[in-house]
Amino acid sequence: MKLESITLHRVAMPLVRPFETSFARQTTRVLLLVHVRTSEAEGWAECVAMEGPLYSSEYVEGAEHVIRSYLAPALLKATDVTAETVGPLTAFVVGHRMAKAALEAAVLDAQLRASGVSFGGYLGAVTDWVDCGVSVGISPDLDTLLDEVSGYVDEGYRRIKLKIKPGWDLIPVYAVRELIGPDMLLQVDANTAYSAADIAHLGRLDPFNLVLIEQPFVEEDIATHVALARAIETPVCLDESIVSVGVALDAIERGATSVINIKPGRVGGYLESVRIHDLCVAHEVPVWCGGMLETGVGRAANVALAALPGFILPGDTSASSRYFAEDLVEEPFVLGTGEHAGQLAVPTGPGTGVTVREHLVRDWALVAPVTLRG
Ligand code: SMG
Ligand code: MG
Repeated sequence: MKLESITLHRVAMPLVRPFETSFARQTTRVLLLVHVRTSEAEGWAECVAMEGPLYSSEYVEGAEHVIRSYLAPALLKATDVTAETVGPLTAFVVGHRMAKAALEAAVLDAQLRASGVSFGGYLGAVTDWVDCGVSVGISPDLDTLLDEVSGYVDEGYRRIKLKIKPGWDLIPVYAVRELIGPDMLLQVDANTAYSAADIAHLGRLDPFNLVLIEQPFVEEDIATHVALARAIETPVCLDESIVSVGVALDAIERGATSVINIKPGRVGGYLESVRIHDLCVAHEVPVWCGGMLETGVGRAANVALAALPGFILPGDTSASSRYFAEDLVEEPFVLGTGEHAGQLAVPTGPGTGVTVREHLVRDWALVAPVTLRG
């Protein structure tokens, strides 16, 4: 395909409730949308970078800048652009995986719409419905936390993930375990808030029968995750550390992670996500699909990815209503009922299978859109 133009939209969407992690408290999702026009069809994608460089080094304005200055010019001058060639054509830029992933996903959406294939069909989905978990932020107090968790349990979610940090860990985990009972899946995510001195303390989570503890230490520090995995019974799962299939292999071989959270933005795209999935299946390492407070645009693609066979744990693939009163797409994600309670249906239409409500993109724009041409 020939890539004719790339339009960047920076929008802000209010969250239905604040979302607090060990590193930030968010009340609005500021995000970058990428809209491509190709010789065959149009495609949309969402860049998962946050407003500030707090989860990782990437952030919205940085992603916009690297796309405008480096990535888009390389793609717009190429004669043949497909999802498979976006990676090689942009490999000269070091890092900036979230920006690259958004471009790859937008091109993939266009390419699949042109050929009438869904994301799930292309990626290798083997199921029509995926199990959903929900990520619960740090609360001002325990009562608020328990209220929020009860609401999600009532909605049908199949797994609860609690954000933790030093000073907000054992007591909330104990309280939530008491509330939800011994059998419901429960896991925690520290977003790098701990250090090697906390290993014994984190071992005190073992009695709560957690599915996993996610990314307790800084992303570059594989060795301390190895030490923790040896010291405690709770499985250790890496998120921020896993930026490529090569890092995933190293972390698995060293025993730093026995479960992996796959986020397409963090690893540079859906193609790399499938490579990590395949590696994990070969090593019998369970995977699950992470989330970055996506709108329906990114959520649609994530739900398709979560339908691959290695995704045996519920993902952070919640319903649209977990974050947004109104989604950016005409088909908001709503949890199923009956046997599909706590699940989302994998979209079946061409590309992501969702339709962007372009008037909302205009209404919620923070700055005028920018269109880049070759
Ligand atoms: O999309 O439900 C979601 C967010 C899930 O907790 C979530 N994501 O570290 O896994 C993680 C965080 C990263 C984003 S926090 C601002
Ligand atoms: Mg995480």
